[in-house]
Amino acid sequence: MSQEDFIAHIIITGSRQAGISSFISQKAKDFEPHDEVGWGIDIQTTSVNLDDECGCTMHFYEIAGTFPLDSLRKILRKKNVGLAIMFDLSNKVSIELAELLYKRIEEKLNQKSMPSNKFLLGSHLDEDREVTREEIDALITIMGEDTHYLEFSSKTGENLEESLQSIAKIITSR
Ligand SMILES: Nc1nc2c(ncn2[C@@H]2O[C@H](COP(=O)(O)OP(=O)(O)OP(=O)(O)O)[C@@H](O)[C@H]2O)c(=O)[nH]1
Ligand SMILES: [Mg+2]
Repeated sequence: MSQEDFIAHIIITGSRQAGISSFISQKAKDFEPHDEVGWGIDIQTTSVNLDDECGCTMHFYEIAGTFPLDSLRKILRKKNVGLAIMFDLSNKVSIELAELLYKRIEEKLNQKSMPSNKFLLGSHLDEDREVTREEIDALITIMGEDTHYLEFSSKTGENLEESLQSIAKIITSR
């Protein structure tokens, strides 16, 4: 069995400077060029072990201010897709922006094409916390109670690998 056993596709966005690049690139082994998706989406690939025997290649599709709908629809048609929204736990404004971003995505995609695997990611766990549990719970309510909430630090590595692994396991149903 090899790292290629499972593939997960994660559409990811977040407030500016939330820490998306740091989160993905800490473990990234390769940055492979992909030409299937097209303009407007930054794609990065990393891999993670699911258990002793098999691994998962994780393709992250980062969308910024604009939502290239045609490209998004192509990703949504794939097997094993998730949507992740990231905010910075040490910055109150960050979670407000995350909420706005989520609502914009929900508005653009209709409910039916929304990925069923949703993740809310809190970065900067190593810093003083400004965002309260109530604010996080409020966003989870908006995103849906089945949203998976994970927090980590890309600086110290606390819960970082575990978070990547949880995302991969949930998406691939392992
Ligand atoms: N202390 C701390 N700093 C972090 C963490 N994650 C990211 N940073 C820092 O936060 C800043 C932004 O991180 P990036 O990974 O570039 O964030 P981004 O979301 O990709 O940012 P943009 O693409 O520029 O919007 C950088 O200075 C990182 O070093 C973290 O978990 N803890
Ligand atoms: Mg970035």
